Amino acid sequence: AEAEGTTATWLKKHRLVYTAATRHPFILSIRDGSIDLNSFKRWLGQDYLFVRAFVPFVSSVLLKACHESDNNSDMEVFLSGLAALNDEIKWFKKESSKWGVVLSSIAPQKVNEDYCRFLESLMGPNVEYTVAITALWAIELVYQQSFAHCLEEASRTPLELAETCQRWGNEGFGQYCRSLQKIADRRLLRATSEELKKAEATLLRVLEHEVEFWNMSQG
Ligand code: HMH
Repeated sequence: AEAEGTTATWLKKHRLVYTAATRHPFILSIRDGSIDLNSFKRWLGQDYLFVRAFVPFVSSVLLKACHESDNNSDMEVFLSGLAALNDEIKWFKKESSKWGVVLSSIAPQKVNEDYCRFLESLMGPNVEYTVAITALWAIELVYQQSFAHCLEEASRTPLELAETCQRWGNEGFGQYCRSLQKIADRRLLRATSEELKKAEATLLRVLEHEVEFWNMSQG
């Protein structure tokens, strides 16, 4: 068996906040079918704005990979992530019109603005590739774990929300998250203790922002 990576060790160490982010009441309410559809619509509009801010962040990680990576296949992983985001933005437009959510008239809530500002703080050239890839992995993992939970056999997810859960809960997205995790672990293995500290703190900040984002969506 492979030795456990740094990321797996950190998820165990911080499992309370990790569980808070991936088993949030908002997600549990999708899974048991009790979700308030106004909460879902709020989430949809706010997440569209988040994803728009997420694109330049993923681009910044790709740029760092081109400059700093010790493995030239990293770039292809981020490029596929950007291609998926292109599809995702189209999906948000289609899905929001289905629910009567007018994207052009949505203002970001403070929690969303704070999260987007945090992403911006990770985009500068002063932020190490290792720290940035740790954040990217954690951001994607929370959605993958949360929505995959809503697709499990015992779940009672409403049919009209199944497509949303599939978007992040599908096997291909799970594979993408494992690719991100492998890159993060490879970098963390060679990181200085200073970088390790920053990456772990960044992981915690991501998990906290994700909990706040679900809280905001739930209203
Ligand atoms: C808030 N976190 C949030 N939105 C997303 N779409 C993702 C993570 C995954 O892309």
